[in-house]
Amino acid sequence: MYLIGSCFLEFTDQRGLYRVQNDAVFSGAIDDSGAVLEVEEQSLSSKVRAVFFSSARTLAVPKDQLHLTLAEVSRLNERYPDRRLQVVGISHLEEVFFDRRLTDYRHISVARHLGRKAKRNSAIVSLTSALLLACAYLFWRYAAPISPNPVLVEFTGEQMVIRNGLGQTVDAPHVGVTTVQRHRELSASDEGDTLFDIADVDGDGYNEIIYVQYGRSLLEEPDTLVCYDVVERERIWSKPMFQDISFPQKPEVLDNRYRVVDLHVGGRSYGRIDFLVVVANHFVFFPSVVMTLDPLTGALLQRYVHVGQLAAAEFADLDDDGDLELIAAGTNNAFGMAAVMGLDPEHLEGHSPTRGDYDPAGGEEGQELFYVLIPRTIVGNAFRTVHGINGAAGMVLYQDAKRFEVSVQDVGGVDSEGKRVEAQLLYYFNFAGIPIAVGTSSAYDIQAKLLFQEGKIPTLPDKTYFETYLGLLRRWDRGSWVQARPTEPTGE
Ligand SMILES: [Ca+2]
Ligand SMILES: [Ca+2]
Repeated sequence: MYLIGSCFLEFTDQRGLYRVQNDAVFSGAIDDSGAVLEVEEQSLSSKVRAVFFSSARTLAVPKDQLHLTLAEVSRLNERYPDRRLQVVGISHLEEVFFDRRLTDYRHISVARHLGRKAKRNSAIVSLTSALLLACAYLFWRYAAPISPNPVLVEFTGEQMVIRNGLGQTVDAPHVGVTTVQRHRELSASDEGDTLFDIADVDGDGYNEIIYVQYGRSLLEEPDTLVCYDVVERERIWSKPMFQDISFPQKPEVLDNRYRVVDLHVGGRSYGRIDFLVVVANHFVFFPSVVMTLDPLTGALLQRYVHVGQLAAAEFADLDDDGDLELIAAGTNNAFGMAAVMGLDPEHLEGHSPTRGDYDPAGGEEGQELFYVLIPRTIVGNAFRTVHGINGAAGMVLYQDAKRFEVSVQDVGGVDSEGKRVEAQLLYYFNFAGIPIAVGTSSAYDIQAKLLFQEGKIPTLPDKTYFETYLGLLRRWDRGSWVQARPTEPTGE
């Protein structure tokens, strides 16, 4: 039998009205007695992932699979600690009605109740298990009315399958096999990135889907951003990722196709939607952009040009005023170093710190909240001949602790014997952009040890080394580079 039916979307018992919460998602099967049965582990796991990266707040799963689900969620939480997904285990349909995370209940006055009863005769059920069953059966049999509000998106075959909170398909527009494959690759990757967002951009109470549509080949068609309206079943707008940016000293940067690496629907404060932030890298060369688009039309609002590719971006309220800022991380090619920056989405004009041939044409300096360059350590420097420059690879945000963590590839490339060598460091910053600590990965420790044994580095990078090293990080301060970490201890 199919999972819990949508006749629970809204129905009445003797005195009240139950409605399934808009942000609750259900997974499970039911048997004839209303017991909730386990689902296949594989399908549960992909469902958990899909829900985790959706806007849903609560996920209901069969009680017997609660532990499995919690384990999956906590694994995802290691990378995305700020994502809070409540998981509820249910063993019987009835529990759905008593759990306010899953359904809400409103008392109906007698007069109103009678009115409703007359109007909604077919939807009235009591809470006896017999009628519950009838309800589930009716749904299963006749696929009762479907809530069109999209909460989940899955890419499969040639379609983008859009589902409501009950997992029912509300629409499945054709997006083509390339787009499906690319989205599936991204969500299966370690970063677990999803290049779509689900939000009600026009305020009509129903979510739109903003996603990247990929052409058969990047050479033929650029990535295109699409805003899709599920109720109207049509694209509200679409925007090919061309960016007209030129570098007079770098005439080879001719082609203006860009690849989206991140997108977020956001606003000045939580729960408000004022803009769509898009981070995109040039499809071959170094430039990248962080831009805001009008979510209603796709029109460009503001654009920040960065002279090096960006790998990650997150919204965070850096100064605790309730408005959201943006943190981005990547590489600055002009300086040949990893870079981390804080940006105000309302002041994205201009370009990043740059020098020499990397000056973009006609741009002004950007207005970063902070901009920090991260040099390589002695380990990375020992590999300099085989690998160009270090670069940030990912970011984890800790809003409550007012910290963020940037992973940087200190070594990443092929050594003189053709072997792949990678070693990451983790940099911890506070929300003022001040570097607080560095942590090493085990791959880094191994490389350090090898280099030390071979006499290629004079010392093993230890606590004392990293204390001194942190003093080498530089921060852009209105026209000059200063030490990113104040010399006086800040009490951190
Ligand atoms: Ca809408
Ligand atoms: Ca703020």
